[in-house]
Amino acid sequence: MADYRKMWEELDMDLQKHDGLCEVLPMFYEDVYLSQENRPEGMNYFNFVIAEVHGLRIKELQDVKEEGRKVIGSFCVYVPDEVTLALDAVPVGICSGSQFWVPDGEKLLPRNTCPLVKASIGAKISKTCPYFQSCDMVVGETTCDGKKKAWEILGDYMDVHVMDLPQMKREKDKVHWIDEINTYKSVLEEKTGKSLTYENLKEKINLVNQKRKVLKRLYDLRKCDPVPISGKDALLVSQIAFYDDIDRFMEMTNKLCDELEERAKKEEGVFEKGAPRIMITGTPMSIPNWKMHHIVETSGAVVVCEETCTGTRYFENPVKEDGQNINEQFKNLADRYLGINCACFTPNEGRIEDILRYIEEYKVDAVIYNSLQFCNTYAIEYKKVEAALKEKGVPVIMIETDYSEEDTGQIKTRVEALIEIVKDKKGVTA
Ligand code: BJ8
Repeated sequence: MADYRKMWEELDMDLQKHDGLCEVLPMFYEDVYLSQENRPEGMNYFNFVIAEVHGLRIKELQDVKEEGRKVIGSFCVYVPDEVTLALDAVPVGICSGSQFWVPDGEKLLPRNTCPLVKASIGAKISKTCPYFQSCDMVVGETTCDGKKKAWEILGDYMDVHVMDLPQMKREKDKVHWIDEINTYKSVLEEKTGKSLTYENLKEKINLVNQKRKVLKRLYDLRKCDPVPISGKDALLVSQIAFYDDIDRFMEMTNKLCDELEERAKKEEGVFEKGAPRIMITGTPMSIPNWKMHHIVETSGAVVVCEETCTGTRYFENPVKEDGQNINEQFKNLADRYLGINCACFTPNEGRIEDILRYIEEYKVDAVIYNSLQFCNTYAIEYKKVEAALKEKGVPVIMIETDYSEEDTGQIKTRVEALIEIVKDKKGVTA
């Protein structure tokens, strides 16, 4: 990585502390990613993105800002990137997935708060996340209690706009969400000094749909047996989708998919044909949270799908492109976004339907329900998901964990037991 210290200094980062983070990430990445055998060549681009995660992309964001454009951070897949892009701003997903930031988060939040929330606050107050430091504004949302209250704290440190997400999906909730999208548009218009136009929004709705299509293409290739790409690599691509330059991301992911298609034709996989196929469902996995995938894929199974916000919830269902005016476009946006099935909603039967559908589509042998510690909505929803899976005879375990490595051995034992059940069922020896 080139020397970015001057840029980090200008971003008012704590350089000494940041050095600590820069020291651990490459070793960790090498252990989890570069140790994999038979990786697709196309993953080299994503290796490069990670190597430059606090470098080149941040430099690009500074260049954008110099042009007078704004950088807008968000933490949730309900925030409509289409509106951000249509106002010529650059959206970046900034949920934090590292234990490194948790102790700082705990200085302001109770210990029994979800690690994603603690790490996000910790990343900001420790001044060690150049994405946070680059943002002109962040957009929070009223999903879970932890996040809602965290935005109040974050507001002491930077400009925060909160979108009031309904928690039910009735017609009046949709009307409310359209209104919230409108409010977000007005806030951003003021911030950017630009006005939203029908044409701009049309173009960006199409652009984000194209990005969804590329991710769907990648996920569809994971339906093959043998799987041409590891779950870890697919997760990495999804995570990078949240902050990379969109056009470049689509180009490089399409290239990767071309290669994977060739592999699939030759039945060339990262894992043997017939390897146990695992779906992970639950809370999002932000960079560099690769814990569960690493455990599964070093235990003789492969992750073929994630029903999470760093998985299918991010790209499934395009926004309809037939809106004839901004009102209709907003309605189409609200329809698509309220179609996401997060456990913050009640009832949330759609999530169970999604999970059952993916089990068929991705030929899933077993499910790991992964919930971040202290996330009540996902933890409570487990019972309903478990009952639906039991009825279908699909083995499932629930794992509640955080970003630390302390419980890795324990989790591995449980995952190995699940894989044994699958192997018994499939009659796989070894
Ligand atoms: S749409 S999953 S990104 S809210 S922060 S709810 S883990 S206690 S992240 Fe989420 Fe939007 Fe829903 Fe997806 Fe639980 Fe933690 Fe809350 Fe979390």
